[in-house]
Amino acid sequence: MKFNIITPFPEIIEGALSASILGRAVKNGIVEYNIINLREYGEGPHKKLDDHPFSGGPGMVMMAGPIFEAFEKELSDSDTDKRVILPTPVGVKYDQKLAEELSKEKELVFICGHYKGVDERVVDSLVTDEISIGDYVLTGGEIPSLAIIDSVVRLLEGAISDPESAETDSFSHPLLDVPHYTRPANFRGMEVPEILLSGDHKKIEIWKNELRLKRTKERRADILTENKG
Ligand code: 6GU
Repeated sequence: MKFNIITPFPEIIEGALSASILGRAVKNGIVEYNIINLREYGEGPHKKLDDHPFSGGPGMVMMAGPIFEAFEKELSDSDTDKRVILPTPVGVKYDQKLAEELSKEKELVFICGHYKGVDERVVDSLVTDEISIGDYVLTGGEIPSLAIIDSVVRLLEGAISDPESAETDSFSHPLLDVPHYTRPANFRGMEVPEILLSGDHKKIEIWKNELRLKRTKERRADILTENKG
């Protein structure tokens, strides 16, 4: 799967996509990352990317010109039906279902906005999906793009060494995950729950299920009611 990321801050993206599972996925031939430096398409000697909004008021808006040019020069037009994602707080809310849907695509494009946002003509002509990663405000689209890419890559065949582990994670499962422990059984006087040392797998399964339900009720009652519907 190929990920194209158009950004004025490629250094934020490069580091995050080169380490751990996201980096290994490149070496294993599962994914390819094409990081496009939007700054190269800026206007004039200062490579300007933004300007004042026609509406007046504070903040700057990213101009359509540099984004259109980067798009046209850097992305092959052979496959015109690829999804183009603009991370934005006014988008539809991202969730695991959308991650699964995106993981079936061959290629995705991310446009990382900054300041007040991007000129709406970019949205009208280039963007297929405006996506928000939650109800809070970030300074730019890089971190949301990385969150989306991370959640998609880990769903790809061969990206995670233990696919069963991915299946039991919170949100693939309808309930929240249980706490995990490893050696030693006693760490600075803090004990692992006794049942986990019992070797009784049936009892452990029951314990896990009860805890999943308890945690979900306490922390995320909203997903319990959602799953009933
Ligand atoms: Cl996708 N972008 C920004 N700037 N802030 C956000 C967001 C996206 N999702 C939640 N907050």
